[in-house]
Amino acid sequence: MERLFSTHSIRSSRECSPIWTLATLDEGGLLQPEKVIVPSVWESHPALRNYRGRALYEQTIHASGNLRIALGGVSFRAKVYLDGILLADHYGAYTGFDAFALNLAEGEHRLQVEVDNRFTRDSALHLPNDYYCYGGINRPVLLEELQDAYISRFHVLPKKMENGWSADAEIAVRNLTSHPLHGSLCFSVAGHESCIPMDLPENDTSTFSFSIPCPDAEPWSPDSPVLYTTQALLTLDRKPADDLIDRIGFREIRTEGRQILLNGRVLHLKGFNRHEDYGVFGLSAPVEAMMHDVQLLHDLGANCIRTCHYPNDPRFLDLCDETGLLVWEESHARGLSEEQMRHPQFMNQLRLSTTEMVNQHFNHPSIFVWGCLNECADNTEYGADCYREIFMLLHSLDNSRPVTSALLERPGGRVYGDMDIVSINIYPQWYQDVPVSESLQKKLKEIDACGGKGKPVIVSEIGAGAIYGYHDPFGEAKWSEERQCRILESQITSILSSPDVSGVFLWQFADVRVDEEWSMRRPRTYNNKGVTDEYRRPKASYMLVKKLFKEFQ
Ligand code: ADA
Repeated sequence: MERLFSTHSIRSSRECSPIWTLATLDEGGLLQPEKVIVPSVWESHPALRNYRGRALYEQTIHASGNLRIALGGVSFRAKVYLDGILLADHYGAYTGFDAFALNLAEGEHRLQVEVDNRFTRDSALHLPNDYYCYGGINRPVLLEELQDAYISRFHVLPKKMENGWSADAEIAVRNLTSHPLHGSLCFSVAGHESCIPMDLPENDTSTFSFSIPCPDAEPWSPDSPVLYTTQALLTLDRKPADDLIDRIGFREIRTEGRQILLNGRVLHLKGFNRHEDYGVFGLSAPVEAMMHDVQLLHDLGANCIRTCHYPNDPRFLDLCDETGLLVWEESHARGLSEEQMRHPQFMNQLRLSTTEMVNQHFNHPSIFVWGCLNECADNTEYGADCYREIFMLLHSLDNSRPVTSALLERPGGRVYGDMDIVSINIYPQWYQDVPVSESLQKKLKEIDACGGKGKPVIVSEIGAGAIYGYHDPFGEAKWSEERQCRILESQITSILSSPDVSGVFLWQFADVRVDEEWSMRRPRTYNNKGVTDEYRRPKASYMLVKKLFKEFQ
């Protein structure tokens, strides 16, 4: 399932068979054609635990007409072929893309996806990093047989009016034929509907706007995550031709001085950074495991998560919408120097990840802020220009949410004035032996002096490492659970009692596998700063954080 509810009642859309044949394309033939299940990462296969290379996924499908193959995520370079013809070529593991075959003859067709997770020269975002860059078709694949036109985008913006709410929709419709089409388009939400006549020029995409007053809509909030089903419905020649169903929540986010407000109420953020990484499943955890994470996060008393350092699976976002967990979602880029940002592909690949993220996840009410460019070169002129361009891009794609970026703890930041919320990653007591309050105050002073005065501030990372099951009752040994507790206690207490910050995202929820190149810095080849290990076995810090989050209501 690509979402946790039905997304069509008219469009013919079905999930591709989960069984594919996979073979590696390396010289030694590490994996001969073998049946695997999709979605998954190939590292789940015992023979491919450390495979970095190319591989081919194949299956036979039965299809006809205007076929849309919607791939939810392929890690991290994909070429999609149908009957040997290249239909799509996509870079980036964490967002969906589609491949089209128009006027296909009815019958059996060979679908192949060539996947590559090598760190080649043309890859500017996927690099050896402090998380693992997996290989494989990591999210579900859909087969859709479309009529002459289809709804290619459906964004709904809830707006607070004087008397209740309104829902403003932007709906893009693509005419797949080489002649003009005529029909109508309807938008419905919360028991209200609006329809307009529609002309579609040949081979083109047209956008239509709607605004529906919803005076009785109940607002969405973490305490009361009320969702409404909304539908865009396309009629051609008086017959239903296509539809798209989504869910929205009525809520408004804005900043006012140093505060972040959700429906006018001040947010106090207590949350975690969470990588999409789960034991043997890697990036491709089953939805049951996603739900388990959501339950653990609620049990810990967290009210928010940050999708470090890339867009997340829409099913995880559905669970956040459903259970009232606020989300900071960010496009893909972590820890890049100016030189790496000058890579000729860097801005193209970042723009793509950013645009796909916002376009695909716009309707999730749980997303309260867009992020980008974690710990890149915001301290150089060139780097700062890249930040500004991406902030502008985010605002142009969605001007209803604030934008932010988690900045590295170092002086010289040049973009505090360019984001709506200033966010900082600090690791006092872990990487630096300084008191937490000293480190925080120093950073806050710099933010004030360098353009960020009067803006909300989030501590987007703080944390300490521990290896699950390694104990030192004295609380001194590095990597012991006791020492992690000691450091987290002073960090959390100091930050949550500071009136100058809107909250904290702890680094991190669960331990994550890191790329081989990082292994000498990371015992077990894992970033061990989770309050659980990679199988979600709680460390002592789990109970400590739960207690502290409860105390700071
Ligand atoms: C950084 C970074 C994370 C992780 C963390 C750490 O701030 O954003 O991805 O690497 O530090 O564990 O040191």
